[in-house]
Amino acid sequence: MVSAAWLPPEALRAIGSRRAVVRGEGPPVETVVREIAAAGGHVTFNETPTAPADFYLDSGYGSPEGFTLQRSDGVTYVRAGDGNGLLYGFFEVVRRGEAAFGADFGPEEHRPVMRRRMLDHWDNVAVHPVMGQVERGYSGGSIFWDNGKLRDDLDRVSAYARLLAATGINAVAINNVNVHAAEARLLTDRLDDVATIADRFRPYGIRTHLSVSFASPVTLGGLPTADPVDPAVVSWWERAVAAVYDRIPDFGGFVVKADSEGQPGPFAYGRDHADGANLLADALAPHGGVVHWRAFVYNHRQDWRDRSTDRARAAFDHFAPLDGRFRDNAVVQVKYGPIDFQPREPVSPVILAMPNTRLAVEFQVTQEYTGQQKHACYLAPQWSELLNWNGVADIAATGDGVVAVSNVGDDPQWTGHPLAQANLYAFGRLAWNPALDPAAILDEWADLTFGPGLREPLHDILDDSWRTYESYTAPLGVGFMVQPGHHYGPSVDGYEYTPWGTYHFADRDGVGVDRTVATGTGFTAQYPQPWCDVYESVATCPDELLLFFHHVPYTHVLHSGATVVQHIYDSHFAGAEAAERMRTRWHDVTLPDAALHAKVSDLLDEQVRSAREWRDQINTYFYRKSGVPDAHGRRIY
Ligand code: GCW
Repeated sequence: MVSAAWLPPEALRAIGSRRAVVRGEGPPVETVVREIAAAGGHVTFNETPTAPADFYLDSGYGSPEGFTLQRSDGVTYVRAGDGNGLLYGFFEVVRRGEAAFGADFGPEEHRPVMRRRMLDHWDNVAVHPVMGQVERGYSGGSIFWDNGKLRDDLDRVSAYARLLAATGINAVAINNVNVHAAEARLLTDRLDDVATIADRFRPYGIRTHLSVSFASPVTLGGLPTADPVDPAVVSWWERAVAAVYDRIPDFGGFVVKADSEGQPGPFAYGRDHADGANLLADALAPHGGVVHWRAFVYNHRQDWRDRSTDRARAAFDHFAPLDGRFRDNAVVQVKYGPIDFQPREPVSPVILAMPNTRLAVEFQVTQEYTGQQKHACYLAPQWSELLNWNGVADIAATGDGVVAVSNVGDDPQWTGHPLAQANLYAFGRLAWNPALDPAAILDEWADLTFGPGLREPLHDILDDSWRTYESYTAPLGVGFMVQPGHHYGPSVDGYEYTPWGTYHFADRDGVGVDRTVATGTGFTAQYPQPWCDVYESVATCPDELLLFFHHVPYTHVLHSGATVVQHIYDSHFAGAEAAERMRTRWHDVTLPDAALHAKVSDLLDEQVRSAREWRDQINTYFYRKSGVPDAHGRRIY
C-alpha cells in the first residue's frame, strides 16, 4: 500500500461534508471538482446550484496562480486568478480543515512568491551501471521509468502530482541531468513517453520539463557538430522543439547540465555557456518554453597538489562575466552553495553577481549529503536560512524561482524514510512563500499526515535535526568528509587526494581551506560588500563557516569561546547524543500504524549507529592529527 502522505482521506473530511459550487475551466478546475466529489462533498460545476452552498470556488479573478480566501456570512469563498489558483485555494482550505468553515475571516490574498516552483528528478530511464535507476535516489526505483521503459501503471505519478499540487509545485523535470543514451531519446523518438507523463501532471497544474543533452544534434540527429552557431544545429533544435510542442502544447522546457562532470557542452566548440543556453532558449521561445541552464560547472579532474585551483570559485568564474548575455527565457540555475549541496555552505556568490540574468536557486530534497533518507534531517530550516539571507529569495523571485532535486521513488512511503516526506512538503511550501516559518510548515505537515497529536514529538525530533546532522558530520563548514562515491558515512580523507576539488587540508597544526584574498584562493572577493570583508577576516567570519573560508590552527578560538579542536569534540559528542534523544523521543510516540512506527524506529537505530561512527571517526582523526586531548576527558580512540 502506498502511503497517502499528507493527503489521507481524513485531511479532506471538512470538505466532504460541504456543498460546493465550482466555476471555471481547464484541467486543474476539473481536478478540484473531482477532489470534492471524491471526498464525499456535494458539488455543482458551472451550473446554478439548486440549494445554497457552503463553499464557492470561482476562477477568473486576480493574478495567475493566486487566490483570495474569505469566509463571510457562513460561506467560504475561493476566488482564483486561474485554474492553478483555484487548485491552490482548494488545498489551502484542505490545510485549514474545519477552521475554513468556522468563524468569518478575510479576505486574504494569496499568491506564490516564486513564479516557478520546480522539482527535478535525477531518474534514469535505463538502469545505470553505477547510479542505478535513480541517481542519488534513496527511495527505491523511479515512479516514471522501469528498466528502460515507461512504467505501465502511472497512477503513482498522478498521486505524486496531487501531493505536489497541494504544496504549490508547478513544474517537474522527469529525467536525470546526466543524460545517458536512452534518456537522450526522450526528446525525439520517445516523445510519446514524455507526453504520457505530461498527461498525468497536467490536471494538477504541473508542467513537464525534460533534461536534454547538448550533444543531441550529433547523437540523435547525426550532424557532424553541436556547435551552437552552426545553422544546421540551430535548425535541428528548432525542429526538435517544434515537434515537442506539437505533441505537448504546454511543455515547460529543458534542463541542461553542460560542460559539467563529463556532460557535453559548448566548450568543445570554443563557445561559452551563454552561447549554449541561448541556442536552446531561441528554439523554445516561440512556444513559450524556458531552458534551465545549470551553473554547476567546475573542473572535476583537478590535481589535488594544485593549490591555485579552487572549486568554490568555478561557477562564478564561468558565469558572472556572462551576466546580461542570456536570453529572457534562459534561466541560470545555481546551486545554493559554491560547492555541492553540503549541510553547511555559504550562499553561492553567483546568486548575487548576475542582476541582469534570470536565476533559479537549486536545492536538494534528496538527502545525498544529509543522511540519505536513513537519517531524519528536516531541511526546511536550512532552506529558509539560505533563502532569507541577503535577499536571495527576492533574487529568485524576480528571476525564475526555485528548483530542487526530488527525494521521491517507488517506495511505499514515497521517500524511504517516512519523516523525509516533511522535506518534500516543506520545499513546496517555501517555494510558495520563503517567509513561512519552518516550524509552522512542520505543524501543517504533521496535522495533515498524522492528524492532531503528533506535533510535539515531531518538533522535538525534527526541528533541530539539520543542525544535529551538521554537528556530528564535517565540522565548521568544511564539508565533504564523506565516503567517496556513494557519499554515506564518514571518511575524513576520502576525498583528500582525489581530483574532485573537495579538500579540508588538515595537518598536524590546523584545518580548513584558505579562500581569502590575502593568503588564499581569493574566493572571498567574489562576494559583494560587506560579505567579502566579513568572510575574509577570521575575526568576523561566522563560526559555522570558518573552515570553509580559513585554514586555522586547532587552537584558534571561535566566537563561541571554544578552540576549533574542542569545538569538534564537543559538537560531535553532542550531535551523537542528540541523535539518541531523537530515537528515545520516537519510542514514546504511539501510532495506529505499528509498521510505520517500527520503520522509523529502525531508521533511528541506524541514525544513532551512524552518528556514533561519525563522532568517533572525526574525533579520533583530529585527536591523532593534533595531539590535543579532549578537555572533558571523553573517550576518543
Ligand atoms: O552532487 C553531485 C552528485 C551527482 C550529480 C551532480 C549534479 C546528477 O553527486 O550525482 O549528478 O551533483 O548536480 O549534477
